Amino acid sequence: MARCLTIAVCQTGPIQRRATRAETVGRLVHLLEKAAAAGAEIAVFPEMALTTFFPRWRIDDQAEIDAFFEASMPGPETQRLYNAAARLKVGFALGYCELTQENDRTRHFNTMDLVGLDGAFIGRYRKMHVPGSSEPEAGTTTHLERRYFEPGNLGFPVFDYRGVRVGLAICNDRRWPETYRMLCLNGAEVALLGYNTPLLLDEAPALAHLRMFHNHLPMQAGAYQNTLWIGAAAKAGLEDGQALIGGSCIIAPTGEIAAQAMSLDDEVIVHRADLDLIEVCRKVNFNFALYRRPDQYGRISEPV
Ligand code: CDV
Repeated sequence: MARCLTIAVCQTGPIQRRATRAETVGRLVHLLEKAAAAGAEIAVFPEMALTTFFPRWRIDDQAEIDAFFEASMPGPETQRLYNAAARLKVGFALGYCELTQENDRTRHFNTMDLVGLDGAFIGRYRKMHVPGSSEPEAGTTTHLERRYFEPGNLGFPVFDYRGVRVGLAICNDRRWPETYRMLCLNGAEVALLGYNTPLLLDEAPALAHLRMFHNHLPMQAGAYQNTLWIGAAAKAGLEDGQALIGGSCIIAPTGEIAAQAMSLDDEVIVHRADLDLIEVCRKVNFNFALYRRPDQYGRISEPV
């Protein structure tokens, strides 16, 4: 019998700043219920799925900034989602802003947690590639993630999810080949990721027509070259005046898009991922043990 995992990608429409956590968590629970009704065994929500994408603004007041963060997970307002996972027997990956005390100091990370089908915490990933700047820069779209977040310090961990090896990634990570290669080398079969990607960038108007192509291109290549299933969830639509792309998708280890969202709103897409396809793709092209030569990659060739 084929080894399968039915993956749901829970895209959200915009989450406006005025939305309360209770309203937003209610939307996520509704999406998880839809995913469960469609037979999903695991679901992925976007990056920063509990709040608006606030790094589009320069904010100075630390209390105002920290209001976008979760000091405990689950907390009083998010517990409902964890209860829903246990009730529906569908685990999830959830992107959120993490406020924590580590090494005697307060730290802020752009984080994604993996939660099991019993509603219990499985593992955590902290965004490695934190894009943008810490101050607004003339001529560029304001994107101040580096003002608010430290780069992740947990590597690219891979977790056991009911016998399937699952890794996590967040938004800009998906553009970097290292993300997929590290997840693959760590044994991942499935990568779940969430993103918030503005439709327009002031610094690159000439690339505007390529936004969706450049969304899917690295994920399809990453899936193919690393024999992964990928579930990628966008926060989409017009959020606090900024248009975010959609294009949430499920990608096979062949590089093919198996399912894709059609809206810029709350939407669930589901695909039954055949995990045996990973081995087929490895045999055809990517037998790492046989063909990879990491010991030679660092060599500088002699001129001939
Ligand atoms: N949230 C993100 O990481 N966004 C980045 C860009 C647009 C800064 C992305 O790669 O989509």
